[in-house]
Amino acid sequence: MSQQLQAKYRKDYTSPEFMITDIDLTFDLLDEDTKITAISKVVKQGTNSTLSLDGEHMELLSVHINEEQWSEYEVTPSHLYIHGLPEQFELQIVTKVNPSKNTALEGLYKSGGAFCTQCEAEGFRRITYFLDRPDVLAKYTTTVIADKAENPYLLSNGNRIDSGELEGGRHWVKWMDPHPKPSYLFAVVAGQFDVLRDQFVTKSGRTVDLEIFVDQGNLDRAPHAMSSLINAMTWDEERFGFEYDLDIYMVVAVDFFNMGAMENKGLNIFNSKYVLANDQTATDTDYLGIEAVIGHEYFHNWTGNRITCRDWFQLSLKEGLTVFRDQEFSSDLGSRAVNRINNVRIIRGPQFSEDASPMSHPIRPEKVIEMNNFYTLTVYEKGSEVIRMIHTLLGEENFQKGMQLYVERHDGTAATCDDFVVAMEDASEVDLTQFRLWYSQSGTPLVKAKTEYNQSDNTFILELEQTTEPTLDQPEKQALHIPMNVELYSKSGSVLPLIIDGESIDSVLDFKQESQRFIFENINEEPVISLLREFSAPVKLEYDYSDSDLMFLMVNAKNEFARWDAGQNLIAKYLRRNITLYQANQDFVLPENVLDAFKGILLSEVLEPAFIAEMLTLPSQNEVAGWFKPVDVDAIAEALGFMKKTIAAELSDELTAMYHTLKQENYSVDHPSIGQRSLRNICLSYLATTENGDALVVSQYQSATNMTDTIAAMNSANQAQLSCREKLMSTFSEKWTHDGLVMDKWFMLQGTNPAKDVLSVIKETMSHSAFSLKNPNRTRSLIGAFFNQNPVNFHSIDGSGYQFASEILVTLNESNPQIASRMIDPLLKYRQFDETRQNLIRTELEKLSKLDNLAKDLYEKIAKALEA
Ligand code: B3K
Ligand code: ZN
Repeated sequence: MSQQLQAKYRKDYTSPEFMITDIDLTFDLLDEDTKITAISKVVKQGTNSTLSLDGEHMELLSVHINEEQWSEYEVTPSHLYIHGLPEQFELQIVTKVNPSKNTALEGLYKSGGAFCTQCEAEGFRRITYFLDRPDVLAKYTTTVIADKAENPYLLSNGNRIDSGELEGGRHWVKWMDPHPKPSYLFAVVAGQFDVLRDQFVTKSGRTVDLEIFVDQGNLDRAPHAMSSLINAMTWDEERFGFEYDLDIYMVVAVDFFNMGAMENKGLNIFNSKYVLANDQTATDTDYLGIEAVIGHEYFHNWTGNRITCRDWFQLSLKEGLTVFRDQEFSSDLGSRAVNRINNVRIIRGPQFSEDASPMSHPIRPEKVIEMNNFYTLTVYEKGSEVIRMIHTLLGEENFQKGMQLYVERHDGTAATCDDFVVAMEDASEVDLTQFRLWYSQSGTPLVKAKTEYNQSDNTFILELEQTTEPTLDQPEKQALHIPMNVELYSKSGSVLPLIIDGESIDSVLDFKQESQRFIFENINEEPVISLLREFSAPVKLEYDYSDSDLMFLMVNAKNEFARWDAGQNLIAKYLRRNITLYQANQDFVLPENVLDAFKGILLSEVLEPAFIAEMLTLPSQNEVAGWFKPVDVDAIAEALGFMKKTIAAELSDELTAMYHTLKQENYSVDHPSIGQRSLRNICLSYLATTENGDALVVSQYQSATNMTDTIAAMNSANQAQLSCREKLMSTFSEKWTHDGLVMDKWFMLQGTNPAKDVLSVIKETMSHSAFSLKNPNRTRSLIGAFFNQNPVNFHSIDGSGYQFASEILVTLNESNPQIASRMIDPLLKYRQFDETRQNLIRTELEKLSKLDNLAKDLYEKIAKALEA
């Protein structure tokens, strides 16, 4: 490694030595040299008379204290130290930045023609020198000045309080945000947009203006985001009692954005992918994604903005909680079971994989070099599971009491994860002492279950054992408090009451020791057990289910999630068996009765189509990879392919009939219609592997009236490698070349193409006129798809995939370190593979580690991977 970078530790937190209570900012916007004047009120808190401010990637023009030019300061590449300061003073700092050259998309940059900012986690320090930490809350007043013709809209946080014209075609607008906030929630936008306007009347009767800003010509793609926003505002009042607190709420869609969206106070900035949708350009998945992300950013207003984080180690305080809230929002509006299934897929697939990687960390990390590296599935999704477990342990009523108490105590402040847990405990009187370990322990617990039925005394014994494998960051592990939701069924399918020590108990068991026995009484026949219902804890479960028990649960379990989970378990059993058979050069197997179980689901007249679609979806290649060490990518792909083709061949009549029955006359975005399309398109993906596949796919492509059906046809053609693939791809790209967001779908199909020669095609595709490595969405859809969703080719034993990855990372390390750092993840997990692949990947990581200008984002991850 060419550098050693300073890590920060959670245990080292100290409160700030100075406070900045107010800041008045003026942005004089120009493409190449924007001048920023910041006038702050600063109050000394401790005894230190040197103020050390964060700042990087900018030019310092001047420093004044109480209006006097100040010369007692030093500037380094990361700080400004100002010496000899009084107790209280006004600080004026003038800086200069170059938004056009800012390809890192952090701080102030240009996205297409518009100026915009991204300050979380530590981007404000690229705008001015500041105490850029979340526990410094200040009131912001912001004046934005720019050319009026090019930038008719000048936006910032809070309410618009004044405006005016200047010479030379420039104009200005002044904004004031009455709510003190940390610098990461600051935002400025200037540009030319079309605006969709609406209003929302809050429960106490205040009218809020809602404005969605999109690139000119895109107004017809904004209504879904607007209705999602209104739904989110309504839902947050109804379920949590939270009301919006400014007169205006703005959302701006930009094309160049490192992540999904940003919850800046009153002025959300969004990746256009999560705003723009109409039936011709967006799929059902896109529509649902917009609803979830619009909701998520809105919900941050209370969980994140009104109550923020004391330090970045507490990130899950706002993110885990807000993900929990957005998941509940989507579940209350749509199908709870389908939402739960999709969230659990993320945990069992990529989150478990992250937990098993060198980047393994607790939801509240202990040590960080680059904070942007910790916006992870662990902090977000596992963080949300931790909140969900609290919800399970307390129940909705006590959980809501806990939320109210949390807000009462901490509104307007920067809080910690522990503050949240204490509020939950105090409001409910549930003891969460041991539960707190979920915040500090990394890795995925493995729960092994055994059962035994004793006819002699009518007892059923459940024995649970938990272990957590050591992780790179933490060799020692302790027993966690695991809420284990179980149900017992009689042979006739009725739910048996749970009685322990003569007392009735509810279905959630408190599993707290390394091993624990639960003896259920009055069980008069051997029952079937449903374990970890609703995925009541983010753990791996091992229990030796028989095929017949799983088939029983697929039909009889009282809750849909448990039925789906039984189906997944059954599929998993045969996947594992077939992978072993493949490795031993033997024939694959899939018994008739297993196929019949899935046929029964497909033909069910009571289940919702959306749910049937989930039941028929095989686990992803990546999820299956997580079950093995070493991972055999080829064997997994072959076994999955066999399962798909066998189900398709054996159920082809039923799949065909269902496919035709579900044809819709009109497209509408409501949950039942989305469910029908999803089942129909699952049927198509199976049928694509049969004799009629090509004809069926071509006919769907030609008759599709919406993007969901178009992409489903192309996806089936791609996965089944149908001969129509090339023709469909070229027709599509001719039609959509001008539209980057739509082309992302096409790039993704190129990236995931299972064809053997795909790498050369991907390299060619990089010179497609719609592609640019400078745009994160394009990069993720073509290159990211290849790295993450094309395992057989990416992990090709000739090492070509890894070499390509390394070339791309060298470029991205320079232009956009955050994106580089996202893209490197699959390489970090090299120890899961055979020795040849391990060595090939290691070689590339070592090469990267020697880069002269290695950004700290990549440095932190590579160092961990090589140390592992
Ligand atoms: N809080 C932002 C994410 C910021 C990521 C910084 N690298 C969006 C969100 O989680 O809502
Ligand atoms: Zn968030």
